[in-house]
Amino acid sequence: MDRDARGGRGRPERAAATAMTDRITPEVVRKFETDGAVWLPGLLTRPWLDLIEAGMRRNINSPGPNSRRHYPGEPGTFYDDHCNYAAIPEFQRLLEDSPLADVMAKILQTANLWLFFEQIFVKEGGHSRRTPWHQDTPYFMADGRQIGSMWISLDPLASEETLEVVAGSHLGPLYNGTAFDPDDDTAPVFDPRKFPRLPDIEREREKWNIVSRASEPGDVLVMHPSILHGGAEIREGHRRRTLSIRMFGDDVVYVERPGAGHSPAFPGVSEALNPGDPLRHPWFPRLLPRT
Ligand SMILES: O=C(O)CCC(=O)C(=O)O
Repeated sequence: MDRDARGGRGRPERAAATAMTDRITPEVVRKFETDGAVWLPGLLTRPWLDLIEAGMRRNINSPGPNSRRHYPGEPGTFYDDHCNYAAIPEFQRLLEDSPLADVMAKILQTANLWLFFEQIFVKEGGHSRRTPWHQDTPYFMADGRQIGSMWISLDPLASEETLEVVAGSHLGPLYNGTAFDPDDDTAPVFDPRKFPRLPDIEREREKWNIVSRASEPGDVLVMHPSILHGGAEIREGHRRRTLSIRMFGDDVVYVERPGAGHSPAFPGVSEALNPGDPLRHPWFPRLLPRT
């Protein structure tokens, strides 16, 4: 691996993982379990944010096979790429040396931790529409209690521009995925006989326990993938560059999603594992314990 890209000279000091994990009090763990989401203000310092920015730049300059632009007809870009960890040394260094893995393991209350996958989202260059309300679990081959995503924005965001969640919805029903249909956010992407259609949360916002927080670079939102979440629109002249890191612990198993398939597909995993098997495969590097 390229030493300079991994840090080399001038690499930021590895933050004291203990100091960071001390912030994960029993109350934070309880909040994650009951609400499905918890905000950790100022968790990441500038050197880690610079590393993420360098990794995102590398990723955008060398797109992976999953890269795509949603809603191509819209003025602003809504760009998404994922599962490029093996090609992005900055992301590897982030998870090996920053306290993010320790923090996630403490929130999930797991001794072992694996990377599921990383994903970047970029909204910029003009008005960019909302990311539709959805849950991630119906797309995933992973299921369990000890799984979470860290959502990290490189840009300061007002509460009207950030990611919103419906607190507690990770304990409710699993809905169909969204087809990203520009005319109907709730249009199902999977077999409609297998999952109920997504509710139209945007039309009835007052009926849902929506939580959104203004955020500064360094803040980290940790959420369970079954939580209903949606990304606010980005206005002309603004931008939102985010990295989502999805990790899992001991209780997570491989699942099939009848009528849905899997996204990401992770070629080879379905052939290697049976439903209910612990999710272990070379696609998912072990983050903790560190070797
Ligand atoms: O940032 C966004 O707009 C979407 C993020 C998201 O859906 C996720 O991280 O699961």
